[in-house]
Amino acid sequence: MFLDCARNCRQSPADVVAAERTPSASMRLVVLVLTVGVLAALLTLFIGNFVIRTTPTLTASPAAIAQGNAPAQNPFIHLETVGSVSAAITFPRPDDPHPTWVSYLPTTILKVPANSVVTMQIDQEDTPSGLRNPFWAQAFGIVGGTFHMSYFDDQGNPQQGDFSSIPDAATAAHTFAIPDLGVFVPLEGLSAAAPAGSMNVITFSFKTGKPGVYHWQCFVPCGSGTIYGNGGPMQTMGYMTGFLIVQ
Ligand SMILES: [Cu+2]
Repeated sequence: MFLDCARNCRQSPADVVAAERTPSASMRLVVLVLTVGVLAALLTLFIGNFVIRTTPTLTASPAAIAQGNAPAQNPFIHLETVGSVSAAITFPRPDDPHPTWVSYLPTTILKVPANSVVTMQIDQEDTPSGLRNPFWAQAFGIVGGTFHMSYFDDQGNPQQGDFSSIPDAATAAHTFAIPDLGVFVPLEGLSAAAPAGSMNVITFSFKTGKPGVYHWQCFVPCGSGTIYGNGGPMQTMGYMTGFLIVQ
């Protein structure tokens, strides 16, 4: 015979405690809604920062600076290299998702005309990281074989000159290299004695040749905090790697 338990069964104390601990349906609904909301926010962030976020393009402009003693009349690209994006002087990038990363600024996608001589200026503000391959302390593929550099010596005094290499591969901060065009320029790290807010300014020119899209990158393993320094900014468009669009 079937007994009505509501009237005939007695709940044990353990059953009462378990019943009180079981969340109500409304509480579970709240948790579900909050969880879905958090997941939706994370998905939006992922799409916005990773999928949709694009690296802007910098088109070469007419030259505005002198190259050595002669005014440069070539298409001109002006970049900056920094130890952390948040410390930029020339091209601040305040909304950058990686403010502590080393970077080229303002961007690493560069557009230049074909069959022309392009002049570049790089404001180099980072301290040395050092090249693993000393051979890369030598400049290659630039007009005249030399780059012009203003810098600070070991005493913090401003100096300048034309160079075909940097004297010590261990003092490189970054490199500007377009392997497919044979262009390779080591960028001297800022002297520890340089006044605060200083920069080494490096200018050089190279020939572009036929239209195409050429990968360029830094060859100093400068992604500190990543495996062998080759992760993070070294692998991310807009930081230490980019494209030269020749058209
Ligand atoms: Cu670098």
